[in-house]
Amino acid sequence: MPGQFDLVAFGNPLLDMQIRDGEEVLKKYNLKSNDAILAEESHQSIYEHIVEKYDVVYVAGGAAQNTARCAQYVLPENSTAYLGCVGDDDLAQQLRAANDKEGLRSAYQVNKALPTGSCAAIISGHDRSLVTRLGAAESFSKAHLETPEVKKLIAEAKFFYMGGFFVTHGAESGLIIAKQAKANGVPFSLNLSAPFIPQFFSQQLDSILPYASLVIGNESEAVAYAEAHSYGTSDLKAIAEKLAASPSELQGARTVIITHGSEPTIVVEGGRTREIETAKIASEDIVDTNGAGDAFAGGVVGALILGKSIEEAVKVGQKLGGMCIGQVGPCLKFPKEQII
Ligand code: 26A
Repeated sequence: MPGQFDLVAFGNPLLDMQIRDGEEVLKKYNLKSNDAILAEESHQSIYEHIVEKYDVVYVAGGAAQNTARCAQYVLPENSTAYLGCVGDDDLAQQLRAANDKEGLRSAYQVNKALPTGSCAAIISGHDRSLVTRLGAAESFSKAHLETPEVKKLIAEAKFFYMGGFFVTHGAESGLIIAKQAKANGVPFSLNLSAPFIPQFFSQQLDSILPYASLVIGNESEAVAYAEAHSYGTSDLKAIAEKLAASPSELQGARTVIITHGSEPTIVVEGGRTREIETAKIASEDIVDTNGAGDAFAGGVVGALILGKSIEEAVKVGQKLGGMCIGQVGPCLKFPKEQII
């Protein structure tokens, strides 16, 4: 049976500010309907704009934090912990409360000088466009890894999960944890997170990838990765296979999982490529897709920690991804449904 805090995940803790029917906002700020970006100068007023003009739903976000909460959904109590940096404010309290409710331990670093990060989640149809201001999240420092609580968490973890988004500022800390995972002989999983990560932060991503025993991404992230590395193909299976075979510091073969919306999930494991069918969700059952990929990853990681096969784990991931799509924002159903 898993002990305490089997999973240690880390990333950018964010509070999502979600609105529906945001077509006007997409146009005003020149956003793609399905994307995740860092707020630039031209996006700074988006947060006030949506608060003024829309019914904003505030909900705990941050991609890796969502994944950790979703992994906790299928794991025994107190199995998961999450590292990231927040401010000393009400937003951080909301994130702590959401994590406490679902049994995810918030092992936050606190930077009193900066606000907790937030993410404008603009829903249009079923799509979500995410515009993030990282705030305190960006000031995560490796000093946090030296605190007694975090040292213990890292020493005892049975599985690590890193949100690829973290490499925009935290590749050095990510690499320290990844090397520790190797030294401890435990899996280290990495999510590609968004097309702009392999596109603009490929060097940082590639510093950590050799330590990743499991890589998870979706179709657009896989294609962006292939383009950034001149793979010369946009075929998802070929990309997954190349990614699995890319340089490694580890003994065994890397597992790669590429999701593709309602199309089958592609899995490369031990040099073997498979496609795993996913249930199509009826249009009327879809609320929004914010967090669906994170929920998928949470299901996969949770099931792997429980000793399930990769195929079973992908099916658990697909179930949680589907469940998340039926909820507002990156959330699952409560009271809990039995998944495994
Ligand atoms: C660095 N960026 C852009 C980000 C994010 C992010 N999490 C970490 N870093 N941009 C959006 N998100 C989160 O992704 C979730 C959906 O997958 C959002 O907070 C949202 O909950």
